[in-house]
Amino acid sequence: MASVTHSSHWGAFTASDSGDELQITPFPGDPDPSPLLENLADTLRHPARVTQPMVRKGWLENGPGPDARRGADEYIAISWEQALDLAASELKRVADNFGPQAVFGGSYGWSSAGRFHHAQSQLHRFLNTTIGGYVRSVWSYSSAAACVILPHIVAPQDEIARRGVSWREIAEHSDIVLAFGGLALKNSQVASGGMSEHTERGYMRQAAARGATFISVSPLRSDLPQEAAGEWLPVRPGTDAALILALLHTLWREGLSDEAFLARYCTGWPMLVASLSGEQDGTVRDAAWAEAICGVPAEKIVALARRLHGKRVLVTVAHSLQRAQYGEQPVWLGLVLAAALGQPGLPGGGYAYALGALGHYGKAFNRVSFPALPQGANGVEDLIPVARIADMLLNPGEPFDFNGVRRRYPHIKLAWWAGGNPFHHHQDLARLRHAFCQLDTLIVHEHSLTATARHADLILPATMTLEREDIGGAPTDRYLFAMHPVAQPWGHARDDFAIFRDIAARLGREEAFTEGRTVREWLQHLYGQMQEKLTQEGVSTPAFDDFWREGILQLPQVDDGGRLMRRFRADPDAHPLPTPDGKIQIYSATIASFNYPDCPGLPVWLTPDEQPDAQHPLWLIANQPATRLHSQLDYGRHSAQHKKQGKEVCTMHPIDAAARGIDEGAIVMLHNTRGAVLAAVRIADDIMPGVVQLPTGAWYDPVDPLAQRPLCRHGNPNVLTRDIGTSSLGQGCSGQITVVQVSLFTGDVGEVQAFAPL
Ligand code: PGD
Repeated sequence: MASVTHSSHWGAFTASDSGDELQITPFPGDPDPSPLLENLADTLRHPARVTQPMVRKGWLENGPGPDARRGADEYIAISWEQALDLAASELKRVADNFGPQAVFGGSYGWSSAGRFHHAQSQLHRFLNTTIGGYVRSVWSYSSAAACVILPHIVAPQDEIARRGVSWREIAEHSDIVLAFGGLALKNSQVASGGMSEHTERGYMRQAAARGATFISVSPLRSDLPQEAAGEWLPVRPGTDAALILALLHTLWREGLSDEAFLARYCTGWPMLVASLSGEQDGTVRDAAWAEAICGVPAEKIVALARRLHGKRVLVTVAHSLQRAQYGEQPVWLGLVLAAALGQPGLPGGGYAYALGALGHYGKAFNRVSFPALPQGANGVEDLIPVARIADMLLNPGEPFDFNGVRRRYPHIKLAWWAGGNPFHHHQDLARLRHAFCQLDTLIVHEHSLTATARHADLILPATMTLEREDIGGAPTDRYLFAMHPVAQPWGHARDDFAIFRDIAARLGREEAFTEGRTVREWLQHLYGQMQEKLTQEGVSTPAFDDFWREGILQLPQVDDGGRLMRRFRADPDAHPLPTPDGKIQIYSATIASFNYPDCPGLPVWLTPDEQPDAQHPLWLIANQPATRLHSQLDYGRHSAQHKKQGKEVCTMHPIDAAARGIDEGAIVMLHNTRGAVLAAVRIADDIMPGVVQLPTGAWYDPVDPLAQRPLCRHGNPNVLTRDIGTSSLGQGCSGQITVVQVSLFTGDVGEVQAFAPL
């Protein structure tokens, strides 16, 4: 088969299918291609692929309804005709009897890079055009807490993260990049929609060569790449807010805070000073106070504050910091620190929330973005913050607080998932399973037998991106790619679009869903919309057929870096921020008016309710993996090669390992009240003592799926993480950290079964 262009969230490439494996060549314009491309090589015909529609035996025999066997039942292979009929009639039953507000279509997940076959958008469009809507989820597992708080205190996240300070400015202007949570390349190597040029490593190298200093504040040394030639400031997990308060205290106490900036551009600094100084409640938030919380020696905190003064400083806060209880606080305090240093709006200075957390951030923008698939109108008002899915299913009708509004959880009968893996992304998986057992029906489209598919009542086999045509592109990627099919669909897999089209037909809504277009016609239509906008901007583009043949199109860009802040700094009266008084909110009257004890009107240090204790003395960091995107293609070569004895690898400090008689490579059990997880151990001093790290993404493989406290023999840390919202404000995912004990494991629980066919 000839080599064709294609794209993924982790890079563009050309590929040909030799029958045994894919030959993949990274896009030649990529200066630093991602090794994740290797994961694609031998996945097309892997036994973990879903090859035909399946129905859960208990659901088929007993009909829809709550069922505690989900996750442990048998499956029966059925024809597409039967599967489509079952899906259509069940959707009709629920919609007719309970309305679209009984259908959960949130379907969170990253799916694949092509913009037309974006599975979640296809599902939304399908539900809107067939039954008039669905209960949706808002924000993301990545950054829900930040998405909610940033508009209150400065501007929408997009302005501060995507259109904030650019990597080019850092390379040219920053003296110090103070990175809370670091700037790990494993995170910035991916961007939803695609990322053809990986430039972060080069920019860090360039900045370091010019003399810029990167300081990574994190429990893990690996959060900063070697190219940055930076410094590591170890901090206890989840305590950055205390550290930043102490930095602010030192700046204020020593007269190093930029009072002119704070007075002109900010609201509430005197109130924060009252809190820092102890005037407010008798607690002085100084370096000694913070040392006891965050573990950074007081003299180091003071020295760091002094060192920041007078420099061009960029403060960054990684997504991971806000994926924890009270995660809104470090997001807020990072901004306050940048303001106290007088930096916002200066080239290479200020605050770049989430820089390095995704390949989108710190980049130039395309003048025109490739359009999304239109999703139609959703007639249902009910929504949940995305990470409250289990709460919703377990507490129908109950009230919950979210961003100043008290809402009620809807009564959901049917959940439909396409392009996501909640048994990867959600916390406390035993609780999640219990929640899914309350449903009448769970329908899942997947190309692979993930744990989510293994809990479904109907599994509908979807094509992989490699098996269909699409267009890949992101607003921050100057190249648009024609994604040609590399192989025929495996087994009986069908595109999500085709599946929805055929179900819509059974409901008499095919035309409404497809608008009479085939896939190719949709691609031409969307391309035409982009072309039209570019023509209005005076830019001519090739005809669709030429683009399709060429496989790649370079788009014109604008350098948006720091636009909003720069204008604001230049003239805050003419260019106020989109906050109530147009200034940076060090105190937010709006947030204060919500009266949330877990997110008051001033940024604070709040002690998380979960702390290490005698039973669970270690912090666990459950962060993003380096060897795959989330859980995608976990059976792929790169991911598999980095496991040991078929298990995910967890990192431990030599002191903690020695105290437990654990040697390098041993199989250990990480456990807490929610469950247990096996992993192979790597012992290294690039992690703080008292902390273990186990990345997310190894497919959930419970030895007994029905256990109240499951044991995952593969290494999915979300068995252990806690399913609570960050606060009443953001209600974000708080899965980044939890507490565990680690013990040597010598039992026999058999081989990992996560990738076995059903
Ligand atoms: P993915 O593994 O990307 O994870 O959670 P998310 O659900 O996005 O899942 C996408 C799924 O879509 C895969 O199973 C893939 O096979 C499937 N898929 C791909 N293409 C297609 C397609 O065309 N059609 C269909 N039907 N399916 C397709 C990620 C989420 O996890 C995120 S974004 C974050 S930031 C969170 N991170 C953490 C964390 O740091 N720590 C913890 N503890 N938990 C987290 N969870 C969150």
